[in-house]
Amino acid sequence: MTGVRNLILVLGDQLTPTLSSLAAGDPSRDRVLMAELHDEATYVRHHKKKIAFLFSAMRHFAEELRSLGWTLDYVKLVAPDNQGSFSGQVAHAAATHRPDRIIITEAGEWRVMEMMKDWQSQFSIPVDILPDDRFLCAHAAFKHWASSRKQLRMEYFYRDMRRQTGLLMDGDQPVGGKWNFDADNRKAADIDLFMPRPKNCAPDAITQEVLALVDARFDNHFGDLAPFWFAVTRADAEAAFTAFVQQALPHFGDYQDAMLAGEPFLYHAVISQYLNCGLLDPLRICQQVEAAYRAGKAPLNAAEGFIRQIIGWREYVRGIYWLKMPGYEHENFFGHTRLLPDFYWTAETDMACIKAAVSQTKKQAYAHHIQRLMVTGNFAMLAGIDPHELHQWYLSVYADAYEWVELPNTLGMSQFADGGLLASKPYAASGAYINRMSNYCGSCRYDVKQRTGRAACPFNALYWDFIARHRDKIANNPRMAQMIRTYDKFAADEQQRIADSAKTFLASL
Ligand code: FAD
Ligand code: DLZ
Ligand code: SF4
Repeated sequence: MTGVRNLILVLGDQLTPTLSSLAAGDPSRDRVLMAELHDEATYVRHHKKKIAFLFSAMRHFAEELRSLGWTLDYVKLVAPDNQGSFSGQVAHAAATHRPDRIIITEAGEWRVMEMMKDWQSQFSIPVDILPDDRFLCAHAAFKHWASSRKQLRMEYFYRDMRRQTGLLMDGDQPVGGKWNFDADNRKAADIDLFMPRPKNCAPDAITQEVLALVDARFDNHFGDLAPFWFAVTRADAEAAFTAFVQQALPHFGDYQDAMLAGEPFLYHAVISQYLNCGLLDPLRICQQVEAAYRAGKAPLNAAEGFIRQIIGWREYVRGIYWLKMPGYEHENFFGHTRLLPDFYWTAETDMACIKAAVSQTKKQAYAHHIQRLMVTGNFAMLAGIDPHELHQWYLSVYADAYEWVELPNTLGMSQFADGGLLASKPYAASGAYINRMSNYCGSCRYDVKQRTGRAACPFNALYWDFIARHRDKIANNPRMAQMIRTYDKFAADEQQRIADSAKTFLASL
């Protein structure tokens, strides 16, 4: 077959009709290639629900493109001509269709970008790699911002993004006179509160076929397929977001840091899986949130807090990823080498907070930010888990996980493995923090008030042992100095009990 002018490869996290590669093409002459690939599903062993979500969203997106007039090669996982990898599939399509050019939007992950860069010489066809303009900050703009700074703090980046987008601005001033209302966002949730639920979407025939496929082909991957309620179309993802704005956004700020047993979602949006694969548009949803605030339907601390997560944190971690890759994935400031304990996969632990976070991760492929940061992440850092192993865990177990967003959050924010490039201090905390922000401790076999001994909350001795072990590395951080002083005031026999308790606990892992 001849005559295809351009071959446009659309990746599984590029499910956006206005994608730069599609915008550069012409439905009447070009051909789109999409493929369900064994290599992509297994480069880490992704959660079953994540694979099912993405395959179903890809199949629905293929239908959307066909309805827009595009001709597609959609290669299902079991198709006889499935080559198993991006490079293999593009080689096959290039040989079949002999296009004049290949057009692609840049990949989110460094790993895939490296493959793409080889294709021009590998296939002797010009390859155009276009910027991903679904993000609000281009790579060059972030590099430029970073080059003018001594410290790459998110807060200053965020202010520039507010100015650039005009979100929540009154002229050149932030609405409400302050850039950041985070200080208002530290409430612990109460079990009596009305708890909204993310919008549930019943699996249609396409999703059911995919669920059966994933069940059969990825049986040895972590995670439950049921219940499956994720949106897999743009319309349903947008409806899920609107439901969040109406029901949960008003409390989003207040309870952003809270954790409650049996309530995996609280007032969170549960939209990162939709945003990261292109079913939702970051700027549009921020505009929707600002409109809710301006209409008096959400307070400023909620609207500002939400918008900061999207135009601030989300864009900032992507900038850091592309600034520091390759190499960032191997950073290990504290030199931690311990293997990831089995309970990160089985949830079989007496620590109620970890049991809750891992159980819901297995069931939902979701945990909210504070569970990721202050429960599983905090524990791993205190216990000295190898950050690279932990990174692979986070990358595989969450429906929203792609390396560009997961790696800086894991290595930089939660493990301080980059030595403070991203975070201003290690997010280390004892059981007291978890007790303040959750109701997990009440039902835990450990006593959060005890520092040492077999009945004591393991986070406590591990926390003080972490401070003692790494004091040289953290002593010049003004935000850690107070904790070192407190440790130094403990009597020598208490310091010894801390070391013994931590050692005994770690030996039991
Ligand atoms: P909400 O709390 O409702 O926030 C709204 C949106 O803001 C999110 O959907 C997300 O798009 C954005 N956002 C909030 N915080 C961050 C952040 N720190 N970085 C980037 N975007 C943010 N997020 C991912 O999208 N993919 C990941 O693989 C991922 N891995 C993480 C690993 C660790 C160790 C930590 C501490 C955080 C990680 N995050 C990741 C960030 C955050 O936990 C999730 O974005 C959030 O929990 C998604 O749930 P939500 O949609 O209910 O978010
Ligand atoms: C995550 C993922 C999975 C599980 N499967 C596929 C797939 O079969 N086909 C595909 O095109 N993309 C998939 N993805 C998303 C890619 O891994 C993602 O596009 C790259 O990591 C680049 O960001
Ligand atoms: Fe977690 Fe410690 Fe509380 Fe148990 S007592 S839930 S281990 S913080």
